[in-house]
Amino acid sequence: MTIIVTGGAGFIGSNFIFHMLKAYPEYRIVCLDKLTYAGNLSTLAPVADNKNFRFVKADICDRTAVFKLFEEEKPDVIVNFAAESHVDRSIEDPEIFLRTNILGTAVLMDACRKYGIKRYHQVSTDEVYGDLPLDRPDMFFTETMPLHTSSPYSSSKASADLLVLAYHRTYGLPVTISRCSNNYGPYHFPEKLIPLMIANALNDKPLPVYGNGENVRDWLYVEDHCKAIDLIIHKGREGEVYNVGGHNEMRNIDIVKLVCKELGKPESLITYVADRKGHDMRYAIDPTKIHNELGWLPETKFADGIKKTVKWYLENRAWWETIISGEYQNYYEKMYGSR
Ligand code: NAD
Ligand code: TDX
Repeated sequence: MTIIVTGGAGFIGSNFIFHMLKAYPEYRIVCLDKLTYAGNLSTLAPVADNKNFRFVKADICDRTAVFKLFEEEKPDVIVNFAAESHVDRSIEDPEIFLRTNILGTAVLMDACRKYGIKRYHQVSTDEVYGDLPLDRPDMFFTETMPLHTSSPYSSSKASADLLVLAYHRTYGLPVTISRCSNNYGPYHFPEKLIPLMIANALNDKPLPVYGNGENVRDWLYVEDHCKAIDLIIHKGREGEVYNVGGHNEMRNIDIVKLVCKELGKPESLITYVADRKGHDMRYAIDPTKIHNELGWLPETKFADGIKKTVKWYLENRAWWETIISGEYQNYYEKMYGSR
């Protein structure tokens, strides 16, 4: 079995590659990644010498490069993680989100149509459902809910989902889609909430909480997401969408306070800053379908996962310090300088 994993030099894709090479030593895993600011080849160093692993630097929008790779590798399965993934960046500059997240998805699926494939899996997000009100804790995202997006990022992901379902109906492409809640864990890029707070706290810098900090996210340890995708590509039904989440809703402010506690840093570092435009209030996944059909359940409790994550950032300072000492500083100044 040969699997092309796009976006495998990023946060979830790299964790997925580690999981698959360990769980299926006989599979060939080919990572296709453009190495944008979010992609980091050093992340894949632990598997670089694995004879069943190949890295190819290419843009998923580059039809020639993608088709060439399909000709060379004749993949059985594609798992598409490649995306522009940060909501705040999409608010600043939507265009690249439309290009990579929508056009790139179409190019990959066109290659699947031409060369044949057993499964095309699209890694989507719970953000395609929009948000839920804070005063309705009885409401959860189910797969049948209408798409109702808030940001250019989530709109681009929802557009891609619609295209994936259209390729299934129109061309009979064997597709699946997973819509997961917020992930956390090793190799999470430090522009995102949890690693940003860890890095800032360790440097005794202010911890910028948007708005009043009461927005709720549903956090899942990255390995649990990877195991869910593993199950879906092997056992999921073609043409189906599977929500992935572990009923672990937390307010942003409580996450930040927990990070302070784990690192022994004072809560006085917390600074309330201007809210994100169009900021979604609450995400909450109903994972009943993937549990009933595929037997998936999250294995890592948040209390353990956050400890493991903090430990990883403490033990792998070089990984994130290299990132935040480069171009990231301009980004940080632009996004937080006058917030
Ligand atoms: P990330 O930003 O950490 O990594 C994205 C990777 O894609 C990088 O390695 C980057 O170089 C690569 N990439 C970007 N544009 C590309 C292009 N045009 N061609 C080839 N490669 C390109 O993202 P992540 O957090 O790992 O998210 C991965 C996927 O999971 C995304 O599709 C995202 O929408 C989805 N998702 C993320 C979360 C989350 O909490 N992070 C939750 C649900 C779904
Ligand atoms: O500095 C910050 N301060 C802050 O209060 C940052 C970076 C974020 N926040 C808030 C905004 C959100 O309510 O924390 C929450 C989480 O923010 P992000 O880490 O940017 O994640 P989110 O916007 O929820 O989106 C994430 O989950 C769904 C991923 O980035 C997406 O790729 C995924 O689809």
